[in-house]
Amino acid sequence: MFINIPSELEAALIDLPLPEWELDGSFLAQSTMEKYRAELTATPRFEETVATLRHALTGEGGGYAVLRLGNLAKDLGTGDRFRQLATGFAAEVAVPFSPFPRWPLWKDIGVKVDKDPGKSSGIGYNAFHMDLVNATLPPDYTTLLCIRPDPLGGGPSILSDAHAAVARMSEPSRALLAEPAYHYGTFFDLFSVGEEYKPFPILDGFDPGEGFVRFTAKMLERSQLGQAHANAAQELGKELVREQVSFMLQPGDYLIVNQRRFLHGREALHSGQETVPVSDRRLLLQLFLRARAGDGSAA
Ligand SMILES: O=C(O)CCC(=O)C(=O)O
Ligand SMILES: [Fe+2]
Repeated sequence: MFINIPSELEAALIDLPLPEWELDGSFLAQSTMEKYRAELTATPRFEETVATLRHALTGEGGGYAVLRLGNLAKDLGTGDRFRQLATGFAAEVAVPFSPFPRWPLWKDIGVKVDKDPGKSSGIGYNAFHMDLVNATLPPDYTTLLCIRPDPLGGGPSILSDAHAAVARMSEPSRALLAEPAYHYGTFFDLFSVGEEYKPFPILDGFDPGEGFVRFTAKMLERSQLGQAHANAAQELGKELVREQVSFMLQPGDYLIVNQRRFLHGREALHSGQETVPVSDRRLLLQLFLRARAGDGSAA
């Protein structure tokens, strides 16, 4: 699931003059995607690298990938040119968009020592979840571009196959997960992710093994749930952890998660974050993707 960029492709990408991107509402403009695609497809081994990426995300047993853009980050820095390249790769998977009015396309996830430690940009264990879990139309993909890992060495990413975890559970527990008995968080001022879904079933959709597994372990602590439903959700949380994979994102690594297949999270950062200057702390950039209609991972 780790995808290296062939060296001849890296060399070509360093010199590639991608234009600034434009938005059309909350989505990356079609014209930008066409310009990026025209430049990128002219580089050596780009198509084969993208085919590998797509297969890792949507092929049998797949659901996430880490595109190793570290050499490009070293050569280009992590400013506009690097972000344009990452956006170009993202647009080969699905359509980049921003559900948050305050963030145009990429959203910073830094480290805040005084935030709820279990939430985005907190310092604690960020338990298994899908992003925008309480939207009727969550992003098909969530992506995280690592600008700086935790300088103290903490915060590995965790991933787990959601459908495999569900399949290991008992039938009565699965039946509870299929009931609209779950809720989490607030919902306001969000673009292009549908309506608030409340209450929602964790097992969403009629095709077993296909729909979203609308789970966030955060609801176990932060939402009032009925006992039987809470127990079933807790069992799912344990199954996710049992078969999780874990790895440290390196500078320039681009993690892409198919939210219809895998759930994600992050182990706690190393203790002592308050001693690290804000500008040296871990920094990720987050981008969401919407599958193109009819490409198989959309429905
Ligand atoms: O910090 C991380 O590695 C994950 C963050 C995350 O999952 C989120 O903010 O939604
Ligand atoms: Fe997340």
